[in-house]
Amino acid sequence: MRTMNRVKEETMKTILRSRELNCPSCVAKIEKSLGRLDGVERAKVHFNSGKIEVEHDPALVSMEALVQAVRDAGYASKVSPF
Ligand SMILES: [Cu+2]
Repeated sequence: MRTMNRVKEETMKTILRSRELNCPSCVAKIEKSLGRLDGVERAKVHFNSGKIEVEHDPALVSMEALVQAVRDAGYASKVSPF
């Protein structure tokens, strides 16, 4: 349930990196797993670089939860500063 005093969505961008993407279907699996999380606005996976960009509300979904969602899809990843 939404709280009444929450006036604005606070979205941040987190970058994860994975070295375990072997084919383009990995991209779809990870984007789907992240997209299912409440609080994720957008998830974009770059196959060539293994870069995973996620726009999310940190109050609803933490960086650790993002890493966990990628792991649930079958891939190890780490939060990256760029
Ligand atoms: Cu694949």
